[in-house]
Amino acid sequence: MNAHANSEAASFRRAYYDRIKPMHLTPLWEELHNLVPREPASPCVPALWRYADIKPVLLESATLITAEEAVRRVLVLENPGIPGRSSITQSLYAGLQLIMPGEVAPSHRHVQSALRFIVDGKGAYTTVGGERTTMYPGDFIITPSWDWHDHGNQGLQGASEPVVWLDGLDIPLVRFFDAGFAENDEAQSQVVNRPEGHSFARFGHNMVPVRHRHASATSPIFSYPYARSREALAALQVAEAPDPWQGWKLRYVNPLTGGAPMPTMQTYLQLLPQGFRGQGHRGTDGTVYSVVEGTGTAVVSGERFAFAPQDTFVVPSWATLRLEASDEAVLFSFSDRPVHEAIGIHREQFLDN
Ligand code: 1HN
Repeated sequence: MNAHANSEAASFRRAYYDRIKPMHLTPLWEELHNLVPREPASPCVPALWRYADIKPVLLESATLITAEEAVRRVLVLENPGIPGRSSITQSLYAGLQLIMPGEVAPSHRHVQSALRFIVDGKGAYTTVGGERTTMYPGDFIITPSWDWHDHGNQGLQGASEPVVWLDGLDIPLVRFFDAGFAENDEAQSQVVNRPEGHSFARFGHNMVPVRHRHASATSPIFSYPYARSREALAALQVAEAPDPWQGWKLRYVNPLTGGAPMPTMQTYLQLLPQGFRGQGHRGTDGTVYSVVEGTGTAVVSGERFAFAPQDTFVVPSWATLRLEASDEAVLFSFSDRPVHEAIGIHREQFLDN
């Protein structure tokens, strides 16, 4: 076909598209390659948020609004590739939440599942389903779908400090399904009707009460203390060689199933030895990392992100990640992998270099 015939065909097509548009019809052949890409082509980009940059503005937010007024005083970590959507990946939400001494964040519940990873300060608590847990840096805490939850900061033995944690929620996923429900509690703070440590005593020691009947999709442990997880990594470090891609990496489990602690989010803790130069790997599950200890570099699709303790970074779906550690480093991470696995689409690759 010559150029004239080509442009004539294109204008006939355009006229046709315009004519069928009011009928709410669109031609698949114009979109097919975008709808079914050869491989994932996420609009999300890799990004790193330095805690040293964020802490001052997060603390400043406390001069503008109370936790009670805000309901949850959070700065949302928005993926620069998809601004305006309160999302760090297409399916996940992340934010840094601040609670000042003496403040409360009122009780509510929603179908979105939430995780907290404590980044800074100690002595705040969260109450989930009538049980309270005190937060310490590095603790991984769960709020199951539709459980009442409120937070507060009473301090420890008279000492109190601002407390900051990373929130991870499946908000974009629930929004995608248009399946969100939420309600506020009658009281600011729930009545605490069980002693602290009750659920950990029942489920946190590789033992389960004999007559427990498993009903929930979420782990019955709602706080996985850092001291315990870190101890496990330290023991692995002296007992076995690190994985060339990920160092010593453990996934948190629901003790009743061996599966992910939440139906939509899997969480991990990994230790990288000093001087580690990891090989590249990639997965379809976009992943959010929180740095607990040490410094190093995350090389994401060739772009270098220097990290330090308390920083957060995101690795989009199918982007290659290489981890380097200057000194011994510990990273917490979470992704939507359980959803990929549930629908049989998860893929990952471990590269030779
Ligand atoms: C929420 O309930 C919390 O409970 C944190 O701390 C962040 C973001 C959107 C919707 C609900 C919390 C949230 C949230």
